[in-house]
Amino acid sequence: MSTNDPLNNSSTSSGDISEAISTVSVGCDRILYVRLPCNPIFPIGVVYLSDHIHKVAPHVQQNIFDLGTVPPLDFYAALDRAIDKFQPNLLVFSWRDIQIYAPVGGRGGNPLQNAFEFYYAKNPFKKLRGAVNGLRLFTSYYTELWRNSQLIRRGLSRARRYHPEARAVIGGGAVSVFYEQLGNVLPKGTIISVGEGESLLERLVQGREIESDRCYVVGETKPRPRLIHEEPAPIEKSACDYEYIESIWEDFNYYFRDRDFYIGVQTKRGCPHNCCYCIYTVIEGKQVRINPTDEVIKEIRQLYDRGVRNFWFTDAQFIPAKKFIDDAVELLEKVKASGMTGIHWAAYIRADNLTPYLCQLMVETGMSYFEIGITSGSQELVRKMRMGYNLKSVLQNCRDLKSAGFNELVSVNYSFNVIDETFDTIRQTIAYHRELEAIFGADKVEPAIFFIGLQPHTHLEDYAFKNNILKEGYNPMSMMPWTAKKLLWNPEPLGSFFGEVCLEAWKRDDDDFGRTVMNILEERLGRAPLEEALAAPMKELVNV
Ligand code: B12
Ligand code: SF4
Repeated sequence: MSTNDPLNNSSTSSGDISEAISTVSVGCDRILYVRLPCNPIFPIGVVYLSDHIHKVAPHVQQNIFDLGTVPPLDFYAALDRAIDKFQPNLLVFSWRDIQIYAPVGGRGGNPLQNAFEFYYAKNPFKKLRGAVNGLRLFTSYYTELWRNSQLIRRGLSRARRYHPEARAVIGGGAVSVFYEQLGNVLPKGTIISVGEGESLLERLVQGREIESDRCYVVGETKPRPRLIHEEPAPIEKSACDYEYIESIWEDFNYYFRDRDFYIGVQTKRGCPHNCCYCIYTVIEGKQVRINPTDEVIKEIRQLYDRGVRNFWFTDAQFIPAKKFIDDAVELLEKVKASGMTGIHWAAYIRADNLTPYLCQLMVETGMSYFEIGITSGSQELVRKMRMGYNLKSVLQNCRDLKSAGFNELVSVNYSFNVIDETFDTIRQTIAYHRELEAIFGADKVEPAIFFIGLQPHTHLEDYAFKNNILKEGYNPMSMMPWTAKKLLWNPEPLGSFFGEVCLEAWKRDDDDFGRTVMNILEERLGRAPLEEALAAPMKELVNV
């Protein structure tokens, strides 16, 4: 870890606002949920948490306040107003995302392009442009982190005007990924939660001990080793009560006014797979827990009756494995039978777990977007990345989907250069991609070129340690150029080659980046026969 890293600044670590309370002796009965600033994505996490608490402790007063709907200049004042009005004794902060490496325009422009221009451009002007834009991104990243920690501090001290014993608890996707590092930037006494928050909040409102939950308290306890690998509490989810949610959330209509939003509905939690770069399977656990389909339908119905037509099934995987195909069929049959028409839905779907009947149901119930997350078109690499995909079945299932009448856009995620990529495996990926184009039509298949972005607690992180790419104790939240370059995960010997190809693609046509990258790769390297892409030699698996 670098000593120059703003996140490693211990002066921010113990800025306790006032005496922290180490044990929870009295239950909290006034909860304000504060969704920290975020692009406007429906805050399904706090909606589910407040619904759960209402069901197990109906006497608790709750309120939702979403900074995702507030203009940045008003963040602090709006938070003050929300606290003065509600006077909570428990502040539940939900932090959705931190990492913004993306192939598309992120909050600070196109971070991938900036980084590649800075790291790989030969033209000094381009390199300078990359550096300047990268600096802007760097500044906005650290400013966001600092601002969120200030919002938490300020919120807590304001709430303590009304309730000196008030506490702050923080959770959400970003916190689950970076729970160890966030302890350095949050006030002493803040409870940091990993994964699902239902059981922790239940304990807090009941005044029970929290040590056994997936959490720790800043300045008082340390995160247990392998905390993130602990299984979540087995909670059976029932339909969210949107009448109640409407009554505790003043801006409830914000996401319904504009009909473009995809509103989150969860149908299951957990993923049994082991893909080497993925942390979902540790955040949500490997045990798949299906929400009863009647309850899911009841939830969708309430949203439908409020005018919602676009739904995102927020599961880590909508069909995590073959044995869950029946559950997906049952749910979609019920959607079809419900008479709700004009629905569009999307989800992360493993394209190897489909049947012709399921494909038909998907089309009939309005699946409007399909993302194939194969990462590589080379079966050998897919196996090495521990993804458990059979690329041949993916092709067959795509043919079934097309025959069932699917005619929407298909996004195919490729992350080059993860493990053991060679020119041969790139040629195989091109062959595979061209076959997908032959099935759906070239204009319908959009290659999304990602670089994987290393995340903590993954097999890929272990691989980086074992191969001396990263050292134990590195800071996964660091945006310092030397660390960010490693976390962006485009290692040599092929790193510079991909850098150069991507730069050329942005130059040629940055509006069609993915397709241009594929074309340049094919021009330079050619294409393997499809059979070669689908056949994986049974070599020893890479030691990840
Ligand atoms: C579905 C999903 C999406 C969908 C969302 C669709 C929608 N309309 O809702 C889409 C595809 C749009 C998406 C996009 C992105 N996503 Co996303 N997404 C997810 C995913 C798979 C599930 C999130 C979800 O809704 N879960 C269901 C709800 C109920 O859970 P939840 O909100 O997490 O809340 C639970 C817990 O977190 C917890 N909790 C939440 N708040 C609090 C607060 C307290 C105090 C407590 C105790 C607990 C708690 O309890 C809740 C209930 O159990 C997660 C990975 C995962 N498996 O969690 C990534 C994840 C949230 N996404 C992530 C990211 C980075 C993004 C992007 C920024 C990617 C990018 N670079 O472009 C974009 C954002 C786009 C934008 N416009 O800004 C990261 C965030 C962490 C990080 N690395 O910074 C995650 C964790 C994936 C990862 N490992 O990297 N995403
Ligand atoms: S199948 Fe998807 S969610 Fe599951 S481990 Fe692999 S990448 Fe992660």
